[in-house]
Amino acid sequence: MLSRVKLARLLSTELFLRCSLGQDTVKDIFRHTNGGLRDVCTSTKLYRKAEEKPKKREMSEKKLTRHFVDYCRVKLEAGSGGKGACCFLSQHLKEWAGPDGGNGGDGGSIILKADRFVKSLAKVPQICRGQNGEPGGTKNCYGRNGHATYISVPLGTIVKEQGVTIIDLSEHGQEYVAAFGGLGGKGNRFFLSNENRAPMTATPGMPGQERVLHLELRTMAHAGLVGFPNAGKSSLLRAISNARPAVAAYPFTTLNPHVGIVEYRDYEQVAVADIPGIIRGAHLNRGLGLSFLRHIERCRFLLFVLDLSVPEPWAQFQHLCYELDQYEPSLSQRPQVIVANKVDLPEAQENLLALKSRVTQRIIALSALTGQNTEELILHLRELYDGHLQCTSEDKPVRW
Ligand SMILES: Nc1nc2c(ncn2[C@@H]2O[C@H](COP(=O)(O)OP(=O)(O)OP(=O)(O)O)[C@@H](O)[C@H]2O)c(=O)[nH]1
Ligand SMILES: [Mg+2]
Repeated sequence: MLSRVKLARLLSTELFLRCSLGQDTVKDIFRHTNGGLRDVCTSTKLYRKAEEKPKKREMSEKKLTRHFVDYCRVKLEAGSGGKGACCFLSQHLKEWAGPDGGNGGDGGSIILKADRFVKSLAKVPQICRGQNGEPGGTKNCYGRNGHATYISVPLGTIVKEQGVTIIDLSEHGQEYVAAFGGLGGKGNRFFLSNENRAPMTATPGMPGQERVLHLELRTMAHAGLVGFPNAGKSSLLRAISNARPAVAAYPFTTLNPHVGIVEYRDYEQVAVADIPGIIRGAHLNRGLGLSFLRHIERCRFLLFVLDLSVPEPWAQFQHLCYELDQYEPSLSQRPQVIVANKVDLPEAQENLLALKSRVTQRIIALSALTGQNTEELILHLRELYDGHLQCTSEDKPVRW
């Protein structure tokens, strides 16, 4: 056993040697010293292990499409109650000791629970059955209740039944009892009375509730990037946040919404969602259709990303507003800013001047590729966010 003083002295010696001789040499020296110092050096080993850990590979967009499910139909069948028992007690010297059938246990309910670590509805089963209650037993033993079955859903899940919204699960840990378990049956002991000393009645358990629910995921973000395919939405999200959506020179690279977090010095976080590209006629299901617009329904402000390399970029803006109006009329009225992207290209300057003369909205010209002027967008995002917090002071900001 090492005394505390001796241990402290050895530790300080090791630290000094580490600084002057280097890690490996010191490790070798201390391997041969008495006193079990190797145990003291475990933090170095752990640090090494963490360093050698292979980097997590990014999932391709195609693979992600299989994993990302934002709509599902689920059939719920809660557990049935256990049946009550019908039996009589017979003891030594007391043959007719009375009824002793216990009650059955209650069936398990099915509960939907919002979990911020769950990102899609992919793991929600098509049919979910709750646990049944156990039947009652002799000697007045009650059956065990069925356990509640939890289904974890991502934040922002909307629960609908026959087209009617029932609940919006938007807070971490929020629960909704989607199907109640059936009550357990009564054993014949329950029916014992002065009038009936030997009841033969025992009731079966009630069946659990059955429901068919539709779950819809609406991504929760403060700002939504809306634009034509190839406008540079994903490049922009990569430039302003740590999110890594795929970027390529062909249309419809992004097939799923991605959320990136813009962090500020005061630790405030603004979430920005990259929505798959929208084209003219999307409301008629052209391109990827408008189903992805459900993800910007919750966005408080919109960033229209326009491509300055195409002639007449303002036409893109008009088409986008029209498509948004077709989906939900109030959507295009939200606080918005136009992000004129690809300002680094030679033809961009001329198109930018023409765009400025044609639209009244604020325009932020930048290049997502070179990072030119992205600070202006980040600062403006913060202004929009602060304005939103002031308007809805009772609303708690969502934290990621
Ligand atoms: N020169 C230049 N090219 C850019 C800029 N931003 C994006 N690009 C290029 O434009 C192409 C499309 O970029 P993406 O970010 O994939 O565009 P997107 O809007 O996400 O496209 P979809 O996902 O298909 O809707 C890529 O080849 C990018 O390198 C920019 O500021 N300047
Ligand atoms: Mg994209």
